[in-house]
Amino acid sequence: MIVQKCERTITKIKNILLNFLFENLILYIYIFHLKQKKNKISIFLCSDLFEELTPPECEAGWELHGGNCYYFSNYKSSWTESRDSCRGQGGDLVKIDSREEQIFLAERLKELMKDDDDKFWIGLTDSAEEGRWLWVDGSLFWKDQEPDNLSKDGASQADCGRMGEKKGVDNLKSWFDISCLYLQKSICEKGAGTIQSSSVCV
Ligand SMILES: [Ca+2]
Ligand SMILES: [Ca+2]
Repeated sequence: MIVQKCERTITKIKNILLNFLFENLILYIYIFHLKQKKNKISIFLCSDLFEELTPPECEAGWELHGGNCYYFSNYKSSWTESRDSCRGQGGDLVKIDSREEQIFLAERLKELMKDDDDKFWIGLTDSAEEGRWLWVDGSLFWKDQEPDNLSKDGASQADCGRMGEKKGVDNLKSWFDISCLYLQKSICEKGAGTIQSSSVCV
């Protein structure tokens, strides 16, 4: 009789333990799923947050415009030296890709130029092949007016593009070709960077 009682008690305890383990297993699975969901939500929120926190920005001395950074150098040097300087800073002489970019630059130059001869080098040259004007990235530019190869240096000498009309009223006609050896100020351009955040977002 006592033995039977003991067996029943042991069976009861076994059942209680099994139930306990089963409930814990369910709980464990539930927690595992919750953690996975939390990770997914964190990644989503963080990527969203990073997009909010990382607007394009430029280094000190560079101006941000349209996703690019521009450096208006006051140092006067030849076209080649100016280009080397831009490249040394991770950019290149400016390439004007749009009417909007042209107007932005022309307006800034009006403010920066001391007089009408105080122009700035841009990344345009026909030094590789006379009359074939190329941007510094190798893309072709040609327009009937400027650069016209009719500067005082003569066509074969007027191989580099400079920009700026201190008093000009037409921002779209402010490129001029001249000998690359002239000492001019220059405009560098490079893509804007983003803020490097050190915050942990997991
Ligand atoms: Ca550009
Ligand atoms: Ca030329």
